Amino acid sequence: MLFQKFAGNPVLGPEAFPSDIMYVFNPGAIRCNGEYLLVADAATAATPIVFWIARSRDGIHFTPDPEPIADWPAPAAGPENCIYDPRITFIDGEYILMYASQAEGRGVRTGVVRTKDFRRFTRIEQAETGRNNRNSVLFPEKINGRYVRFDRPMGDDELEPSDMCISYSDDLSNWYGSKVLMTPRPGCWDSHKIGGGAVPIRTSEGWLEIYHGVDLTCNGYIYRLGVMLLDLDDPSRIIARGGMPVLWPDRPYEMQGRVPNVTFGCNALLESDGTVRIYYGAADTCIGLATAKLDDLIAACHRGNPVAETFFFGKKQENSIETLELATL
Ligand code: BMA
Repeated sequence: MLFQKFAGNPVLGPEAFPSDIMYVFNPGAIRCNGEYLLVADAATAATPIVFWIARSRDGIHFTPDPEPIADWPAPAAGPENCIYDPRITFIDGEYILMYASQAEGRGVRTGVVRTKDFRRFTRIEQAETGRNNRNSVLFPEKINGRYVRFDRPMGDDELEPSDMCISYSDDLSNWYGSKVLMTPRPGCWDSHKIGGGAVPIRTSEGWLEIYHGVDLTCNGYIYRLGVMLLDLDDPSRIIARGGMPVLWPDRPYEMQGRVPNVTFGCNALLESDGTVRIYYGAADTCIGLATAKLDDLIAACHRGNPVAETFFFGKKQENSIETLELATL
């Protein structure tokens, strides 16, 4: 596996929390004021998910705040009944959080909230589209003068296959120019649903995106992470999409829990030595840490999946490399 999982995983689980929290997962992550800061989904058995901040000086030992985020700003249209999967983007001197915002009677939308200090949060109201949408991830820079995000408009049926899209905005409220960026690949690890994951990292070869892919087996879903590279000036153009996943569930804490066989990513932090660290949700129950070298992740984008490509597409794709560990297929 390309990502190395930290031997002391999980780095954060429900037992660290002061109340009846049973599940802590899928955090947004950022470095802020010399700390690693996670904004995690936190849930009891009975209540909807809330956002709970945990902080760490060393990136390994995390201390949760005494309470979940207080004064989370409600949308003008009415209260949310569930919020989850925040992605945190630092842009123009502030932090923008994009997350799944569910409300009674209107399905799920992308919620957008801004903060400068992770204490006071202000809502950026979103133009109503009449369609479900989540897995939104804001790029860390404007591109050609516009904000850019991944998102995933979708129907009401959770089981429907879903594509990963890209859209644009001038004000972070109205999103336009939505285009399908990538579709699931038959027969591969990302055959059923795909969605944005980490805030993309600018590299000399393009935007590196770590996304999630869902495979449907006769015993349920498997959530894995994969990589792709997008053009720096036109991120709707895919330069390369890795054929194999870079992280997948193979440890007990990822295979057993609220939802088994899930590794889910909402962040990727590039360190000064070229290491990328991710804090990923495991089995919708706890949080693992994994690291990889940026160069290796870029190389993985160019590596194909020859067996699947020959079988499902009738020929190998151009970026295939024969020397894959095919046992993981
Ligand atoms: C997705 C999201 C994630 C979750 C995953 C696996 O649809 O809801 O929050 O981790 O399913 O249950």
